[in-house]
Amino acid sequence: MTTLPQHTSSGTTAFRVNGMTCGHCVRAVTDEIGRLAGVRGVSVDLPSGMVTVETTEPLDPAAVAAAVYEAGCEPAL
Ligand SMILES: [Cu+2]
Repeated sequence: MTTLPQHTSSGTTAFRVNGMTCGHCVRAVTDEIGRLAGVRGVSVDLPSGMVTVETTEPLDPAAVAAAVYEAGCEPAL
């Protein structure tokens, strides 16, 4: 099982994603996570692999992980 940071309130959540190698990966991850309920914004730093998600409601870590996998990448801590 993949573990993502726990978050119980709205705000900003950051986590690392492995497997992003180019702008296409960044766009795929951004699009997939951006579809999740409560997501207001997604920003990706490709060099560090860090993804920052702005939310208006608590995120479901499992849904985030699924979105990252859907984009062809792998969430990591
Ligand atoms: Cu790529």
